[in-house]
Amino acid sequence: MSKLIDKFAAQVPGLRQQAKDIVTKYGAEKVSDVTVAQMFGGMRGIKGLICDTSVVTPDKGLIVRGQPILDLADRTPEDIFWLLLTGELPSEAEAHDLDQDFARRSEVPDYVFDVLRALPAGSHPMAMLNTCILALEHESVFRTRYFEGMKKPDYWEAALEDGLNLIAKIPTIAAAVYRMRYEKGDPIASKPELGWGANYAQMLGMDVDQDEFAKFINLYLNLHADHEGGNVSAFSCATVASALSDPYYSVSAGLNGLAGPLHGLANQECLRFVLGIRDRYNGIPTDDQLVEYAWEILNGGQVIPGYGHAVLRCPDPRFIGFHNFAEKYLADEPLVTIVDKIYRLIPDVLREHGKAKSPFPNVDAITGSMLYHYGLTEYRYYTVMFAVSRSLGLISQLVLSRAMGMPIIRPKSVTSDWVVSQFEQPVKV
Ligand code: CMX
Repeated sequence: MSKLIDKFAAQVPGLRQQAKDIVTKYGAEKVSDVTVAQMFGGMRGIKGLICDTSVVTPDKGLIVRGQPILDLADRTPEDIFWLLLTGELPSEAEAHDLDQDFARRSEVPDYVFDVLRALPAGSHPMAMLNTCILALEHESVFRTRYFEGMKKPDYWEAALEDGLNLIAKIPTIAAAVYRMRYEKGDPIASKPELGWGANYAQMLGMDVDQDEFAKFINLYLNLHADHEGGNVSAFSCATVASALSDPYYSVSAGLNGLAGPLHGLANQECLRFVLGIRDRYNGIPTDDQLVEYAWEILNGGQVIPGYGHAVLRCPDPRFIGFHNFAEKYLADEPLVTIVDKIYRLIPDVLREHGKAKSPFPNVDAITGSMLYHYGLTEYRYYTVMFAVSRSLGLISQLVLSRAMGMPIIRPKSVTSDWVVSQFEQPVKV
């Protein structure tokens, strides 16, 4: 058994008891009212979910287990996974043990590569990744044990087993997707001894300074890992997992949601936006040109990609984390200069436009330009990198839910006519 499994196993009785105690003590208390506008507005702001891995506050952004994400920027993604699951950062020995555990689990069965080869050329990289995750479902310990009669208190253990296997394998699959989809040559052999993030970086095979690129990929994987429980990918994953579909099905469901342009796919749109500006103005635009361009987009009924957020009302600290990295390593990159200018000028344009509740950048406003700098110019691939990272959050959330004994998610829906009938007097005849 790995140290992480031991550590989490010791926490499980407490987690279960805490959930029970909260319901016993406060079960009848009210935490949220629901308006009709919220029902027709994507349930924004309704408090109806429990997620202990992280919270996103409007004024501070992402806080992982009580720690602001920027305080964790120099950690490895493995540390973040440990923190998400257990609420504590690992000791050096624990982190080393987790790395070794991931290394032991990292080999990807050949049939997954056969599946990749069988997909049509031109498939979207997210469809390729997700198809492989579903193919890997063949390995599910959770499904096998469930049908052998596994008891509810043991669900978490099988879910974590699948989760660790999936996390260990996903960088190799994601790197193979990149190399096969964009004809970069054969997949590069895994070197798990480098660590989870640095190994992914080397398997992508970019012709760049590997140390710096590995630092960047670690930061990328670390900052995208989790964003509380109500975003499309987390909520979809949690819902599917609550039906006791195994972690492969559940993570795949979450990642299918991540593939939407208003969620994870936004990062590819952001890069297209920045490149569009560069191409139109043959380089870095003047302030006036940039403002004029933004108004053209808005007046054409489109959104400014990378700006606005359903929860945040401040610059996304993850954007700031990448911005800090770019200042240190990418100061001469023209795309980053354009990103900077957008950051300086666009919030005022959005304020004047008056629609977006947040005029500030979210994480996607900068990442594409940085990847482009490192030669990763195939922007349709970007969401796959997001997915590799987000697997950490999705899996921690679903394992915690099984450990706490959470039931199937099943909110009540009503019809539009029912809503009207609640507020309109019947016509008297
Ligand atoms: N540019 C222009 N208009 C914007 C805008 C932007 N960046 N952000 C929001 N708006 C508009 C919305 O489209 C909406 O208009 P309608 O009323 O005509 O539909 C109005 O402002 C109010 O929207 P909101 O309440 O501020 O934002 P939502 O919670 O509905 O949506 C988000 C949030 C992120 C989908 C939205 O801000 C957006 O589309 N941004 C651009 C895409 C993007 O960057 N997505 C990445 C999000 C990060 C992630 O989840 O991964």
